[in-house]
Amino acid sequence: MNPLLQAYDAAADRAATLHRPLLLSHTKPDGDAFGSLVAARELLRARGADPLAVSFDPLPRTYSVFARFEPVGVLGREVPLADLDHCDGVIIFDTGAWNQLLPLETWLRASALPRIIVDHHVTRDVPADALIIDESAAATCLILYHWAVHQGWTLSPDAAAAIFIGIATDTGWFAHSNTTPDALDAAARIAALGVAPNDIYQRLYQTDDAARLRLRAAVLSTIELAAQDRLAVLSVDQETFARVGATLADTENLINDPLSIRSVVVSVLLAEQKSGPVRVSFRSKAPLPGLCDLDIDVAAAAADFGGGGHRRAAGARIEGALPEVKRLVTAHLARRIENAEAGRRS
Ligand SMILES: [Mn+2]
Repeated sequence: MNPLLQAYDAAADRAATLHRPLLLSHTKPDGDAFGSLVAARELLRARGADPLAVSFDPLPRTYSVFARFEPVGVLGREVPLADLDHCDGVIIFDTGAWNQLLPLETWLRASALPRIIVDHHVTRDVPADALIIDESAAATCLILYHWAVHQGWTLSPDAAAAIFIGIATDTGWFAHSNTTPDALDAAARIAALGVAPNDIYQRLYQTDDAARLRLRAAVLSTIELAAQDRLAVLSVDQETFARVGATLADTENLINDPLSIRSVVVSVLLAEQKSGPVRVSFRSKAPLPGLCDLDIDVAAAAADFGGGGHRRAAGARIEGALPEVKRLVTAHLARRIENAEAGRRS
C-alpha cells in the first residue's frame, strides 16, 4: 500500500481517539496555516470532536479573507494557556520545527498528549506519534484535502474555501514552481464544490489599504543588486514601518517583486523587528532553459543561518543590526550564486 495512504489511515485512527484536539500551526501564520486550522476544525467537528484551533499571532490584515470564518483564537488573548489543559491531543499543521512553535515549545516538550503532524516542509525536528508528511505537496491544505478525500470525509463549504485559500496562497495564486497538476486538480474540484476563485482572489488581493501600497513603494526603493544582478536584496526598517503606518505582516509577498527582473535568480527581504532578530526571507527562481540557468536551494542558505523552509522559499531569523545582517546575508548568497555559476561552467 502507498505509504502516504497508510499515514492517512494511521493519523485518522489517532485523530478519531481525540475528543478535544488542540490544533496548532506556525508563528507568523500564512494562508496555508490559517487555512489548515479552519479546515481541520471543520473536518474534525463533523466527526463529532470539539477541536480547539489556536493561533500564536492575530490574523494579519493581509489575510482578512479569513474574517468570514469563525475566528481562530489567539493564544494568551482569547485562549488562555489554562484552556489547553482540557485538550487530549495535539495536531500541528504546516510545520514540524520547534523554532516555529516557540510560544508553546516548553508546553509541548513537557506534554504527554498524543501528537500528530501534517506538513509539507523538509525541515522537521518535532517528534510525533503520527505523521502525514508530503514534501511534494504544494500546501498543507492540499495534504488535508487528500486526507479528507481518502477518509471519505465531506468538505463543508467553509472547509472547502479554507483549503482553496491555503493552496492558492502557497502557490502564489497558481504561479510558483510548486503549482503541480495535483494542486490545480484539487483547486478545480474545490471550485466545482461551489468555491468561486474570483471571490477568493478579490478578498485576498484587492482589499489592501493605502499603507500597504506605500510600504511596497518604500521597500522596492531599497533594492540592491549583487552577484552580476542575479541577487536582489530588499530591506525595511522600523522607521519605514512607522512612517507609512504598516507592520511586519504587510511585507507579505513583497519579496516576489524583484523576481520580475529577468537577471535575478534569488530575492532576499530583510525586515527589522521592534526587538529581537532580523526576519529574513529568501526566494529563488526555478531553472528554465534560456531564462534561468541556476538552481539555488534557498532552504540550504536559510539553514546556514539557523532557518529553513523549501528549496525555492525559505526564511531565517538572524541576530544583529539590520545593516550588518544585510551585509552578511548578501555576501553569503552572492557566494552561493557564484559557486553555482562556477559549477555550471565546469
Ligand atoms: Mn504551507
